[in-house]
Amino acid sequence: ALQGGMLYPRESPSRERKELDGLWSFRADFSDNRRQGFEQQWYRTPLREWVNGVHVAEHEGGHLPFEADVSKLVQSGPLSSCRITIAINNTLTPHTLPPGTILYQKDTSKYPKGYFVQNTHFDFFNYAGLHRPVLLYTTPTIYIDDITITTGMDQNTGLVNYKVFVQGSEHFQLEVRLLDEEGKVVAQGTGDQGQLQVPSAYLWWPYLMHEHPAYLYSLEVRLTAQTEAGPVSDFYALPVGIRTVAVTENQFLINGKPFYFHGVNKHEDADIRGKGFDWPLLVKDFNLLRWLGANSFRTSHYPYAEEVMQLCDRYGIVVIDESPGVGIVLTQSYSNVSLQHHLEVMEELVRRDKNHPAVVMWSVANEPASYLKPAGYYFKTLIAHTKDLDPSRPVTFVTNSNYEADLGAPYVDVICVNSYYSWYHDYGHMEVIQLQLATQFEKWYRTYQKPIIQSEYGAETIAGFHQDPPLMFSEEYQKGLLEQYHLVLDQKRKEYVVGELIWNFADFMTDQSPQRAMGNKKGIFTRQRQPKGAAFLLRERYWKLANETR
Ligand code: BDP
Repeated sequence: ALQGGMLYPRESPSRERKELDGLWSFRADFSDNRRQGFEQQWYRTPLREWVNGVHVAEHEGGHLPFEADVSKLVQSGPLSSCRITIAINNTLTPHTLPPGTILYQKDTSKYPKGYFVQNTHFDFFNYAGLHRPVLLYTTPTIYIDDITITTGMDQNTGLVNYKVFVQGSEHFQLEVRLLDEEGKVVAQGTGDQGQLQVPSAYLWWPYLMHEHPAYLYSLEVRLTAQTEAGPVSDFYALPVGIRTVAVTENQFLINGKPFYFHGVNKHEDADIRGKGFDWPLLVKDFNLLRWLGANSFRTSHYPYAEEVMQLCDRYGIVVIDESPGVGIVLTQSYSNVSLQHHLEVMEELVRRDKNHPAVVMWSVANEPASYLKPAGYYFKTLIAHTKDLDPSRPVTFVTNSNYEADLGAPYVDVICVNSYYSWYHDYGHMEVIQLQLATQFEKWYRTYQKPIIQSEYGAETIAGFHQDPPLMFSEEYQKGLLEQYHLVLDQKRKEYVVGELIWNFADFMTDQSPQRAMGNKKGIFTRQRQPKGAAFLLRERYWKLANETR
């Protein structure tokens, strides 16, 4: 199990936070074994981290935060300075998440000696580098290390269950207060765990579903302790949304009301910045989500920056929170070593995102080869572990396997299926979509009696290409294909289909291949976030759906 918590570093009366963003001086290590930087000790001159030349932390996986206590290595004072060096390696092996393989080309008549390339089994560009903020923060010597919140409702009374974990001492006092948006204290408690009761609570509703969506309380935790050196106090404030999530045989319920996901799949991707975190881009995307009437998205195919989750809480955008388990297609990637790592990654993901009201479901993987023999045990274990970590949310993975062959499906709460009718099959034949899609839904439902989400569908579309009759890659084809899907979705959402997420929100970069014209172009927006025709079609549909299900 993981050591300690991972509360988002926030400034408070007892804590200081410094952003170490800006331009880092960096150097790419192109040596074959990617070891030159280590051998030549590059960290002496100016995802391992050194502080003043001392190795302080190591972490596997590129999408979840990690931290190290550097207090013994840095000196405070007006003349002190400190150098932080980070080594980042984006090489993927069958046991990393996502997995990948290094392909050595031995035929010297075709390739130079020692030639190799990185192969991946997913469809987005494997950018290298530092994509997220680096933060330096302080805590008192005795400090609030983690908080876990679960919420519920009893008639009109909101219930907030809290658990606080403290580091540094066993002797301390805790006071907990819940404040509403006006700053009024609505409930309080003491001790490291308990239940706060909020009479006539405002619920956290997804936006479009309620006039006052995304209501956030603030949970203020105050620690005091006596030490030989004198009194110590710590203060941390956590945004809290009171809401419930439940799944029935054919419904997804938020606060007891049927919720229909009408949203998108995204990527952390933009030109110039690649996967680099960028506030203006994020705000633009959220404005577009609102323009579209999208009430949800899936973090395909890896956990997004924590700041994205915070914005979802505030905007009332519902999230299916996906792990970096994308492209698990090799038998080796089902080994015990891989499973062990995947279990740890789920621990890290749940630890980071457990308190976000916007997150309503965990997705442990995307399109794994779930028909392979070891997949049954793998997904059974992985899903059970995730439910142990967080009994309050449903768990799924996104499948493109056949309903009969899928060995992981028995363990999920919601069936999430991707399909690309009349795109990767029956090219150009949109007339077969209705039959194929309806049959697929019926078969999945008959087999499992679980709610279904169409978690991906779409068509490659080059903005500005127009053809009538519609041809593949034209804007008309994308619209036509979506319309065929919608006809079936409109029938089945009356029964057990609980959501539709378009592939994709925006065009994004991929590896090069003859199927990709400078990246994946299935966006309804271009990579620069300009709308294609399909964006207007979806906008009309999503607002209509919103009005129907309000
Ligand atoms: C699905 C994948 C997604 C791809 C998409 C596509 O889940 O990552 O980008 O297909 O082919 O298989 O466009």
